[in-house]
Amino acid sequence: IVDATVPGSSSSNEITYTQKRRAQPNTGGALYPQATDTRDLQTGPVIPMPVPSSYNDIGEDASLRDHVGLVWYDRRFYVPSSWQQNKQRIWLRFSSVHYAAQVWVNGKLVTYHEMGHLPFEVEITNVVCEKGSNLLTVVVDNTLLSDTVPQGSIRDTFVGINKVKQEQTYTFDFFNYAGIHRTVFLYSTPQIYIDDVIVNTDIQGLTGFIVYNVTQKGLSDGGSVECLIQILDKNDTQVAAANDCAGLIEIGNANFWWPYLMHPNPGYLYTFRVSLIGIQGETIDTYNQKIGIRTVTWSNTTIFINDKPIYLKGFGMHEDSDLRGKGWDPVLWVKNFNLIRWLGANAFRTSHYPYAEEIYQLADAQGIMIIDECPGADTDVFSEALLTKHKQSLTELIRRDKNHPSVVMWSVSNEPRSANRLADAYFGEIVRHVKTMDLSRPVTIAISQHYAADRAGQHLDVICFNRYNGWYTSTGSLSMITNNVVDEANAWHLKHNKPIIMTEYGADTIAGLHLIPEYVWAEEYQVALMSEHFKAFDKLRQAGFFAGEFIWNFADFKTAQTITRVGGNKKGIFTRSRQPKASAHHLRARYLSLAAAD
Ligand code: GCB
Repeated sequence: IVDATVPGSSSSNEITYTQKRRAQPNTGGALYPQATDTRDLQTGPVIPMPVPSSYNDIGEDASLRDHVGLVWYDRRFYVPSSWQQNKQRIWLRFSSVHYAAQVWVNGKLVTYHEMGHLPFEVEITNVVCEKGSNLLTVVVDNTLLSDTVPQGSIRDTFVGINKVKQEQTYTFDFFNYAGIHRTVFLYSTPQIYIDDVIVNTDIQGLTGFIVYNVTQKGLSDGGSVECLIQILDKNDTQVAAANDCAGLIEIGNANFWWPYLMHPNPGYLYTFRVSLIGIQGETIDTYNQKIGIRTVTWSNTTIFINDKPIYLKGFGMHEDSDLRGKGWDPVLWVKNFNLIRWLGANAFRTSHYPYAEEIYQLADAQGIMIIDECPGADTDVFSEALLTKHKQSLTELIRRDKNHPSVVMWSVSNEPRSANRLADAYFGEIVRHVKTMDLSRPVTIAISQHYAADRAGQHLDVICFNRYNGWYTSTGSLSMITNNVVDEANAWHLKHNKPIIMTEYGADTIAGLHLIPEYVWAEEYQVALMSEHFKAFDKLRQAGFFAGEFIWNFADFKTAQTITRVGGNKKGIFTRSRQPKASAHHLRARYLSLAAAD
């Protein structure tokens, strides 16, 4: 299911892992002062480790699951000789390494990257050998500190006289899985290569417009190349073409990209094919980018896709599964998407971090809308260092996801401490930063602070709020839910005059636990709590400014160990192995009836 435009991949074989040392927290960003020689890295006990996967749940030992600090991955690889004969550039691309990675090839440090949920790449042409094998070593650090994205802290606990054990703590509610989480690609490009493609689309009547910009790298001074742009429809038939590297292409009678259940043919994608053409007319490099022609606009009450009002029906999700942790797993995600459509949902939020790119490709093709989220500022320390890294993560997120028609909104944070007086300037700056990169999508935050105290909402286009009526507040009591939800949504709209979405509500539920009258943790309670929310949502839809509902969560998921979690967070409407609780059937009935009415 990966749109594989690269000639080779190093993702599937066994690699080895060596645990040697702990990270040194608080070393001012220099987390790896000790890693200098890869010969040293091949010594010591090793265990086989699959990629992509989290390493935490592979073993039987809590020390691997709860490990804090560095791990080393090693593997040898060969470079196809044709790449070197054809003077190709050779690259490594990591789709995600959590949290920080230092990459060595044949004993040379080639790159360093932070932010576990975003990709990075590096050219390694000059460090690989032509004939023998090459040694790739990736040092992975899962340490989260006050200025990492997301934040955490390290504390020392005494496990005996003078023996100190480091423990990672964090306030977010999902397990800090670590490792090489997504696919690793070894690939080649020509010397002059396509660096980026930026596509925006517009619609007038039946006509679609594609505004694009292609950038290339590697051209020597005085050299020149031209671009050939071809637009292909679903059957690979060319429907338009152009000869400029930047411009506007018009498609008459276009097939627009529509959300699931809003159109008989949702998720229509064209191929935007760009070729770099040399002075002798030769093709130098080609790239195929899937695009959807659609618009996202918003007023003070409503979000529109292609000028039609849209009501988002979905859930918060997680990249999480048994054994693999946060490792990219095509089986899991094809199943997830089948369940999303079975439910009649049309949207989800990538709570609380960017997901694997393949997931967005599935959403593009199936017409599922995404609120694309980046972690940040779940802390009262609104430091310059955090602001810089938070902005950097948004830069990388938008650079990665800008062309996905499925992405209809940016969420720049989940539940920040937005009542803090520093939150005003902080989020003002974050939103300004996003707007310098993309004006075509609304910006939001999933807010949990009280509407009267919050200082972030003023900077947003859409207000999302999370609230656990009947669970964390008034536990076990259902009667106040409907009024509370209606009152709070009204208050947010009154304060900001913007569209309002409820991005979290729910109840932990042990699958198979049945209790009547309904009682917390039982399937009956989750269903009853949902019904009270549905009444509120129906009232709010009449009020005209309510733009969506997202239950928490799609499936049960693993968290850190606490006495409030039973083997993890159980607010899923599906179990962790994707079997429905009663709530899944209840949600399905609602989402399908809403779709029929829309
Ligand atoms: C929240 C968080 C989410 C948690 C959820 C819960 O407010 O945004 O990450 O998992 O509550 O279940 O407590």
